[in-house]
Amino acid sequence: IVGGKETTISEVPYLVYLRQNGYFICGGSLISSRAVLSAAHCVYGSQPEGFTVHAGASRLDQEAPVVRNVVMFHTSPSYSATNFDMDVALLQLQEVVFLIPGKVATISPCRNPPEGNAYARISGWGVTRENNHEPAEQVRTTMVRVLPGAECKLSYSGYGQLSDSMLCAAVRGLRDSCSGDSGGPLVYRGQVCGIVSWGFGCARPSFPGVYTDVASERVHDFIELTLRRIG
Ligand code: 4AZ
Repeated sequence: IVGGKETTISEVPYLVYLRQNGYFICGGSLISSRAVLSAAHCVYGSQPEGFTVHAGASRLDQEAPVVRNVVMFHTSPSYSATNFDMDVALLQLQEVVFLIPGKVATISPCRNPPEGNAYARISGWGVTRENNHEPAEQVRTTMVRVLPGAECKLSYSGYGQLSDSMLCAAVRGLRDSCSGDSGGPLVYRGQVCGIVSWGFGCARPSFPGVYTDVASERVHDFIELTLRRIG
């Protein structure tokens, strides 16, 4: 998170992080007791063995109160590793997560996209500047502006087409998600409306962060169908 501040998991109890073979890789959102919403690019090309989900922890260097193995990745056949279309994954957990009041909670997927110019919350352990490499030890958060669709498309008009499964958000030049925040939530009115997906650099004035639009029809249908199968 660029341009944010430290927070604690009690402010964002739906936020989890993903490790692969013990190494932090991405964020995610707990959307049911055995399903985590994240980005397809976080798990693409990997097998679930070696992946763990960590809930209830503010810091990467403290032991999380809840750790679960991942047994299955669910991604859309429409996911494109070239243009990040349908960058959404559901991670099926081996055992249920017990909710801990004030630390571990579920959040519902968004049914209607935020209106343009609304402010939404992003959070994660990603780097605090584009040129940093180490994730933040303590979870961070900030509020970003969801761009009207036309402003989003215009920002990336020279870089191929944005798909209808994407939305943009940022405070241009100041606040953005960045490397390591991928898979984490953009939250509006208590629902997860975006998944940190990609962008050109971080907090650059011309290039807002791009998020998977959870309420877009294809993404919403994929999430609902998958949740119905795995609970
Ligand atoms: C990344 O590399 C990444 N500024 C995540 C978010 C953004 C850019 C890059 C958005 O994971």
